[in-house]
Amino acid sequence: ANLSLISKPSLREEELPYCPETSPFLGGPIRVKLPENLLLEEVERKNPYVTKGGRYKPPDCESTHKTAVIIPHRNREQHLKYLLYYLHPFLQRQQLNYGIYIIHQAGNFTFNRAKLLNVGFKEAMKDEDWDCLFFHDVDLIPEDDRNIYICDRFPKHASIAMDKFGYKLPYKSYFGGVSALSPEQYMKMNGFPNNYWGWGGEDDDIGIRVALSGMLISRPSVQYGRYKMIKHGHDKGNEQNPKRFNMLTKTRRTWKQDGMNALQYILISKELQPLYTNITVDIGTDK
Ligand code: UDH
Repeated sequence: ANLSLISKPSLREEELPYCPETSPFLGGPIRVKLPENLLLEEVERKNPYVTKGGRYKPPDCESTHKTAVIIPHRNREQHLKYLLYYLHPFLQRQQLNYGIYIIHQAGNFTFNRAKLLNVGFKEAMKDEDWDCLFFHDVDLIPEDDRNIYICDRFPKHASIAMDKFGYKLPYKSYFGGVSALSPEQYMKMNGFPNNYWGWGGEDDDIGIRVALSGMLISRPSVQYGRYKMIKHGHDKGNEQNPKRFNMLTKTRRTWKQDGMNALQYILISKELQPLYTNITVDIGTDK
């Protein structure tokens, strides 16, 4: 008999101990630099434990958290590369069981961030029973790994201290950039609005929906919730939405009709890339 097969004391997955409450790998502040000529292959090389579709589990303990990161995307390949370069090691240091999803809007119609996030929620939950979803702009790099990517008792606004706003909230109810909700919290507020086409307003609408559905906003400390925004100009196809101010006066009357319960889209493809799952979707256009 092949004794080596019998005597090897390999731990089966269900025998792994739980990860400690605080990961021993956290390093605190991160000095974010954007290396020139960075290749996605290099990011792959640096993250050998990431599996197809951008998934990861700590190799020697069972994580108590399952987090999906949902990134709305179109035509920002450069930003995506930098975000993946920082985010994969960041999440691994936090000992999370995680997956990264890129929700790619197909075609050239006006961009719709919030609707893409609804699609991301729906598609990610088909894969796995995630207990937390991080909705993450592609151009925001977290600057402290003690900003743990797990959910709280209330919907969390994580990017509270962005460099472009002088490392403080631009206004008290700001909910843009990076936020985190459990599936229960997400469904309680009927997800995000589907009708904000173009730039602006959808993040404020989301903040209002949190309150209207009877929840508060949770935030990390200003020390941990720091982000660097990769500088960029205006995107073609994401012009300011002139209707946003008017729409925001009506959220109270619209949130129960417009959200996850009204979400319609055509899934074009779902590809398991080495560093992320790419969902390409036709979300239509403004009527
Ligand atoms: N996004 C894309 N592609 C687009 C538009 C938006 O991927 O064409 C995504 C991306 O994840 C981005 C997020 O949607 O991070 C939010 O859009 P945004 O970055 O345009 O919003 P932000 O408020 O930028 O960060 C405002 C325009 C800044 C121009 C300033 C010129 N100095």
